[in-house]
Amino acid sequence: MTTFPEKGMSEEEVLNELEKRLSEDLTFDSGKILGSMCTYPHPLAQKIISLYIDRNLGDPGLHVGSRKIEEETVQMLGNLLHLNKAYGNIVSGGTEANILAVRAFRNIADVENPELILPESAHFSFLKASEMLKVKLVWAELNDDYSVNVRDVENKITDNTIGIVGIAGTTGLGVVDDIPALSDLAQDYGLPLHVDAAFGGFVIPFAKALGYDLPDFDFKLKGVQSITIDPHKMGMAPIPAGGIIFRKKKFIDAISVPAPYLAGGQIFQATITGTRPGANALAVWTLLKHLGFEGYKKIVKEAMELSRWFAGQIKTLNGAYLIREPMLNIVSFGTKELEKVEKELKMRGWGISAHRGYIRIVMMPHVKKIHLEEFLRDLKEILKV
Ligand code: 0PR
Repeated sequence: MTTFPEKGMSEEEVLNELEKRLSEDLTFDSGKILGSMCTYPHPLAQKIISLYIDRNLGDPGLHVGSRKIEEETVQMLGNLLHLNKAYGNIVSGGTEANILAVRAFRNIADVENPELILPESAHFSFLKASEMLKVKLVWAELNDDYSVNVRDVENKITDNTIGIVGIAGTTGLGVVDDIPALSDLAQDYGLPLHVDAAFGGFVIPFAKALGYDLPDFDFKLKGVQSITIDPHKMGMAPIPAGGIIFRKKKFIDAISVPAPYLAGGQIFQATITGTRPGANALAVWTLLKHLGFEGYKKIVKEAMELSRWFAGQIKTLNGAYLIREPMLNIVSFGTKELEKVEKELKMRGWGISAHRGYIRIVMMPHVKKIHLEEFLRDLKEILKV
């Protein structure tokens, strides 16, 4: 049994013990983590966290400056996503952002048996939203290229539908759905469209600027009412930092509760968490200012080029095959005896996971060509046996 310590240990002792215990963890700088959507945070962001670790966005009356910075961050993200005036928050991640969007859609629709239509490729955070909010999930089929079948989405619209979800960068394959078609559909039926760009939000705008042919996915499209965009994925920000951006104030109003006794007087909270880290929002603001569009474009350029190269390498292998051509910086492949291959790769220290019938490699900024070359050598050896 682990007991509550009676007497404290010295700082040195406790740090030593912690270090020993954490030797089990894989680290990003080892180059072994190939399947994660997170990365080592930008050094400037780390500095911000240590400087402003005490800031609490749950009490904006105390931390007035931090609240203004959060608001500016939301505006900058809105601007990146082609919105003049944005409403939203920096939240704990894509899960909270998606839950907030579903909550806003449900509260505004006010139907007795709410239903949400979403692609079969949607992230499991929607399962949590469904259970907590009592919203039934209606799954739409995928096309052969793993994008959502828009005709099937249309067929599934009923009087109970509260909204539609499209994905800009699916969790497994990095597929960007046909958001323009979903947007048209949403407008035709007077329904709000939520775009889960938790991953793709910090990739697609920059990839498009680099000339990659990708569909529009943001507020340029009139049917899009909300977007999840996570700084703690390709935004290089420390965990936790997610983003939820709404087109209109009515969505934020629909999920706001009064918090009457705080230092700022009567305020409203639209987030799920109450006390929440200000430092992380400040870190996002700092990174947007420091890296700028050009800085993120450079990061995305490397990641996209590496993905194309890696996909090409997979195609040359005997016993492995691409699931589909990558759209973003995620490359997923299948192999013969997938479970055995996965086990072998893990035994060699690779941080990957095989589920849904493939292994997903995410070209995050910490993943370099030398790591992938080493990985490919191991994979070839394993496939030969
Ligand atoms: N939407 C999409 C499209 C996602 O891919 C994810 C997470 C979420 C929402 C939820 O975001 P949060 O996890 O921030 O709440 N996708 C990753 C995944 O499931 C999360 C992740 C990140 C998993 C790092 C592992 C890992 O090492 O793959």
